[in-house]
This record gives sequence, C-alpha cells and structure tokens, in this order.
Amino acid sequence: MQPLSNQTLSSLQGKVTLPDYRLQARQPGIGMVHLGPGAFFRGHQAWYTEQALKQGGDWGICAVSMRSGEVAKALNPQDGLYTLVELDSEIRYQVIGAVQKVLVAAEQYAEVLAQLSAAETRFVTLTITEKGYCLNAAGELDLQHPEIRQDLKRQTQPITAIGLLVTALQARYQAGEAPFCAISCDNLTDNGHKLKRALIRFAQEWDPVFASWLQSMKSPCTMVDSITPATDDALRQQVANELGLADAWPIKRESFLQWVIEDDLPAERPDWQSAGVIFAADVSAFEKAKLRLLNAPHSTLAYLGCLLGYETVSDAMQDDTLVALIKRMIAEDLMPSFRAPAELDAGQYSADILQRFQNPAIRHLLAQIAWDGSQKLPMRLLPAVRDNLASGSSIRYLALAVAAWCRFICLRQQSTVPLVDPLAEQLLAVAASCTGDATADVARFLRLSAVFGRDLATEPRFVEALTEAYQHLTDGVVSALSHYTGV
Ligand code: CS2
Repeated sequence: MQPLSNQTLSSLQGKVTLPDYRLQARQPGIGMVHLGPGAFFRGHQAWYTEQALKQGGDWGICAVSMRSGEVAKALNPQDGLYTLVELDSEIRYQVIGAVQKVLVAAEQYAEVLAQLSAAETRFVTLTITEKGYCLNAAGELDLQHPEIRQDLKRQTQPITAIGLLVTALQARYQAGEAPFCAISCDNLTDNGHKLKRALIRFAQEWDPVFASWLQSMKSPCTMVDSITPATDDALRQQVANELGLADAWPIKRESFLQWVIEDDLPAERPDWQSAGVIFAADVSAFEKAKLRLLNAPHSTLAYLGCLLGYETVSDAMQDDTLVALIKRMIAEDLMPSFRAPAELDAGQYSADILQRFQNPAIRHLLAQIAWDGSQKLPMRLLPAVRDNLASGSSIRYLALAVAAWCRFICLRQQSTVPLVDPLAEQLLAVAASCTGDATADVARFLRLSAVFGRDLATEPRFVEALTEAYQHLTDGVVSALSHYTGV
C-alpha cells in the first residue's frame, strides 16, 4: 500500500477533507514551532492552525520532539501529513497538512535552534506535559531539578524545553530579534504565566540583562480541551481501509474541542478565531472549570477505575455506583470550589463532560490518564482541596480521589506493570513501605512535599479525610464506593 504523502494526496480528492493548499502546491512558510508533537497537539492546535492555513498565511508548523524520534520517523516520509479521525456519533476523516516537518532536538540541535531563532518563527506552542516545565510544588522553576541544573551549566546542548527555549531566546536577543510568543497548551493552572516566569528565572542565572529583556515576551495563558486517546494499530488499519493509503501515525479524537487563549498575543497571528478559538481577557475561570470539572473527575475515574479493574473511561462509566460517586464529587466538592465564567453554564458543562466520557467510540485507557499523578494531582485535585479547606466546604470526595491515587501506587508496586511518573522511584519506595495501616501509610505519602507541598501534610481536616478514605479503600474498593455514595 502506498504511503500518504504530497504525491498521493490528490488520490483522496472527493473522499476526505484535504489540505487544499498542499494540492495547489502552496507551501506555507514556517511561522510556528511546536514542542511536543504528541496526539493532543496533532488533534487540537494543529487542527486549528490547519483551518487558519486554509485561509492563507505563513503559519506552517515545524514540530520538535525533545528526544524521541518516533513521530519524526513516522511523519517526515509522509511530508508531515497525517489523518485526523473524529470518532463520535459519526466518523469524520481529514488529512492535516499544517505540520511541515518534524525535528528531534537531541539529534538535530543546530537545525532546531536555527528554526527557533529565525525571524519568521513568531510563535512557539508547547504540549510537553506538566512535568516538562520542571516546576516545584509552588509552580516556580525548580533550579535543583537535575536536568535544569545540567542545562544551566551550558556544557552540552539543552535537554529541557526550558533550557532550549532560553537558548533560542538569547540568540534572538543577541541578534536584535524580538522574542517569539510562547503559548503553553498544557493542563497547568496559570500555564502561560508559569512558563514565562520559568524562562525568566532560568535566564537570570545566565544574564540578568537578557532576563529583563524577556519581560517583553508574550506568553498568554490558555485552556485546551479535546479527548484524544493514543493511536493504536486498529486506527491505522481503519484509516488504511478508508483512505487506501498507509498512514504511519493517524490521530483519533472526539468531535468536541475547545481552545481559550488569553488575548495577549502579537496582532499578527494565525486566524484561529475563524476556527472557533475564544480569546478572553482572563482565562483563569475557563481553566479552573476545565481542570476541576473534566480533569479532576478524569483522574478520579482513572485511579478508582484501575482499582476496580476497568480498562477504559467508557467502561468505567458503565458502573452506576462509580458514576454516582463522580456526580457526588462534582456536586459537593468541585462545583463549590470555584466560580465559573459568567458565560458558562457550569451544570450543563459538567453534564456534557460526563456525556463525553461515555462516548463508546473512544477507547481512552484509564492507565494512560493515570500517568504522572504526582504532576497532575497538584493541578487538578489539590487546588480544590485547598480552596475548600479555606472556605470550609467538603473535601470528602476529593480525599477519596487522592486516596485512590495512593492505593493505585500500591497496586503498581505489587504488580509488574510499570508506574509512569517522573517521581516513580520515590512513589514506589513509599508504597513498598506501606503496611495497610492507614494512619502510617497516609503519613508516608503526605511526606511527598513535591506533590502535597508543606501545608497539606499538617492540615488536620485533610489528613483525617484522607486517612478515612484510604482505610475504606484498603478494606475494599466496592464497599468503599457504597459507603461514599450510599448506593
Ligand atoms: C486526561 C487529559 O490524560 C489525562 O490526564 O485527563 O489528557 C484529558 O483527556 C484532556 O485534558 C481533555 O481535554
């Protein structure tokens, strides 16, 4: 079977939505670099940019993987083209042409640096996951992070996204070029401002004058949303059957997608607005709504679902007691923890999210959502715990979700399935020392200050709620759910 490429693209005319500018051999200039070309970026920001490119403009994307060569190996022989499959009430196929090339920083550093430093590069977007920012529990750059320490020494090419971006920004500074606009598209609270502070803090270690110049860089906050499971061979076969061409790395996602960007960007930008992007003066309310009404229930489903032996989100959503628990958590612990944007009907938004979770066409693995809990809990569950402790609201179900993460770590420690988490070694060591005595076990987990900070470990209401939940889960997950839901 022939591969998808510029040469074979025309054979798809009339079959699927195509990047018509590619068919007209209109090669857009590269105005953007993206760090972390995983499935989410390729189904979300690249889709929005594709819509903008159909209107014109030099907003082609150079995607950059920091280390892994897999995406480059899959997409470069396809001229950057790939298939996006929307799996919902109907199935829609489209070929995305926004990615012009994929580079690997570890292997093609000079080319990556040149692209980041080029005047034509006006935007750098990032999906590097929460751990990619190398932040501490306070959300600031962790100067003691081993990879940050290595990059600060400047004896080898940078291995962190922060080190790479600061190196490129300094090249622009020294060349008299303006800084690019950096756009974080990760599920971090206050993502754009944290990214900018991390870049400036890193730069201060090199050259305080250059660091003060970085204050002029724009780094808007964003909220991003679309459920985009990892690609599997079943999707590759489905696409080959539909297109009659081989696509080494197609992407699947639900139809729903949303991108809210803080309206603090250069005037000259891709026409994302025509594709439905919302520009808002303040993204924080949208970000909290999404992190607390989608990502917090997602993580809760992941850990409780794994403990119950479910494989996917839609499987877990078939469990009435588990769904009842999630709904109780949303109503009693999450909704009271924040103020939704005026234009958002939070009740309907939450109901729509649970509907999205039930989508049987999307095989979203709970084990994948369970990755990196040490980085996700501080963004999704613990801010709501702190807000509710301060307001005197319930933390009962939030504590159960955190306890489920603790028990999930213990589960992984007793199994051969690897724990995917940057703190895996520490977490497994804690789990190995757990005895099933809830008070002692919880105290061990709470000593993980990178996750819980210093405050929560000594917060009596939280310690008590977490210990009670941990005990119930240790006694039995099904009985624990019945206890918490009364079902
Ligand atoms: C998920 C998110 O893997 C996870 O942690 O909760 O990737 C989620 O699918 C997206 O944020 C949805 O927009």
